[in-house]
Amino acid sequence: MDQRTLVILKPDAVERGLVGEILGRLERKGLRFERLELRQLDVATVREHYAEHRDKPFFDDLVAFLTRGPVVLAQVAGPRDTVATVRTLMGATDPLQAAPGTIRGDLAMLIDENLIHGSDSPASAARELALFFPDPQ
Ligand code: D4T
Repeated sequence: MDQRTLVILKPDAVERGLVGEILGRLERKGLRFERLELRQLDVATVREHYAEHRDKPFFDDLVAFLTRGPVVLAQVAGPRDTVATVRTLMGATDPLQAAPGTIRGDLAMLIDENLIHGSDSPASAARELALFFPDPQ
């Protein structure tokens, strides 16, 4: 059965003109975009999205970064372990630790500007998809 996940191309991806490159990698893997939207996020939504990090020292900077310009939101679907497949394509959170061949490993240098978010579990995917795409299709 298909599995769904939420992908966010962060403002650095849009600013650097890497939207096509990153979406192309997901698409060439065989994943499908069921929803795809350029959107300016508001502070409240980003704070809710990253609520697990609210006590971390980088939280305020993270919220400022995610709201400094438009992002690309995608509901991505594919067979079985799509959540994990996207995480594998993304690479490690710190781009300097991310393997070559991954999105972060090939295209980023900074942990606080690491281009892409992907849900980290099926439960997170369900929560995040409901947060960013509350309206039924
Ligand atoms: P996201 O959630 O953006 O897909 O990233 P990860 O799942 O790979 O990593 P995370 O939840 O641990 O971190 C969320 C977000 O915070 C930024 N960050 C993280 C940061 O700016 N400084 C830091 O020290 C850490 C650990 C990067 C991703």
